[in-house]
Amino acid sequence: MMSDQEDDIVLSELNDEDLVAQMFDDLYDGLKEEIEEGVNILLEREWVPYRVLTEALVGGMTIVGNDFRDGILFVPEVLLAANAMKGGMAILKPLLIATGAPRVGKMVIGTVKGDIHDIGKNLVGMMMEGAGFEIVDLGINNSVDAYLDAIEKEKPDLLGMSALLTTTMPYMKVVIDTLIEKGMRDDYTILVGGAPLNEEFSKAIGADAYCRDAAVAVETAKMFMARKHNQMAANN
Ligand code: B1M
Repeated sequence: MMSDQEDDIVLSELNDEDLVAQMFDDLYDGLKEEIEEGVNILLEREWVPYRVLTEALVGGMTIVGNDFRDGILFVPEVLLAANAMKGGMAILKPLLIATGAPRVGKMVIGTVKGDIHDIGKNLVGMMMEGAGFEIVDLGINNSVDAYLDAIEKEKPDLLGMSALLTTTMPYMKVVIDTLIEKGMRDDYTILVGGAPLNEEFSKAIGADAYCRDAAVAVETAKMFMARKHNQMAANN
């Protein structure tokens, strides 16, 4: 994708459509500084942070994902793309949070054991923070014990788990079964997400809901919080 003309392109001189197309190329090529510059230009042009995130960054990552799947891109290139995406996300994070509402609940979130994918989880965390949730991010590769320690310490309303591999998604059930064994399952709303999951899987493992994307995660979390508040009000 890298062309000889790359050095000649001045991002700020491109119209929005061409700039986003160029950002797709830059993300593909793992050019973090260019992605950061592109994000800043779109923000200067009064794009709202959420639109920059979904249209320019997530849109570009979808192309990377497809070529990774098809064996055109390999792990080192995808890591560079992920790094460039994180550069753009770091600029957007405070803006998404600043537009948020007052605190509405607390969520512990982490990627499950054996899985090091964290872009989607980070995005969910950012969007949830933007919507007024307090987020405790456990990072990647979390064992049952890591989840248990965190929820006992943090006392969240919600537990979020992310998995991007068909080989790691069953671990979510291990976590939920352990919570059931310990009589703690009903103390938390459990939301799960990640590309290979679906509604059916979420039901089968005993989660409260499957979240297709970060926006759905926010809406679902809000819905469960409203339900919890209504229940508490009814009990008082
Ligand atoms: Co990996 N990888 N990867 N990878 N990788 C996938 C997942 C894969 C689908 C690519 C493919 O073949 N098409 C494939 C999995 C196939 C399968 O399991 N059936 C795959 C593979 C095979 C692997 C390795 C095994 C490759 C290898 O080593 N041979 C390896 C595994 C390492 C491990 O985890 N043990 C591996 C490694 C990597 C990198 C390190 C190179 C890099 C990760 C970098 C990082 O995350 N820091 C990477 C990447 C980037 C991807 C793809 C290309 C992109 C994932 C991503 O970030 N998407 C991915 C292909 C794809 O998904 N199309 C792929 C963008 C992100 C915004 O979307 O994560 O889906 P997503 O998150 C969404 C929703 O799913 C949802 O909301 C998010 C935002 O809207 N969501 C939640 C996610 N988590 C949630 C939690 C919630 C709620 C919603 O809780 C409440």
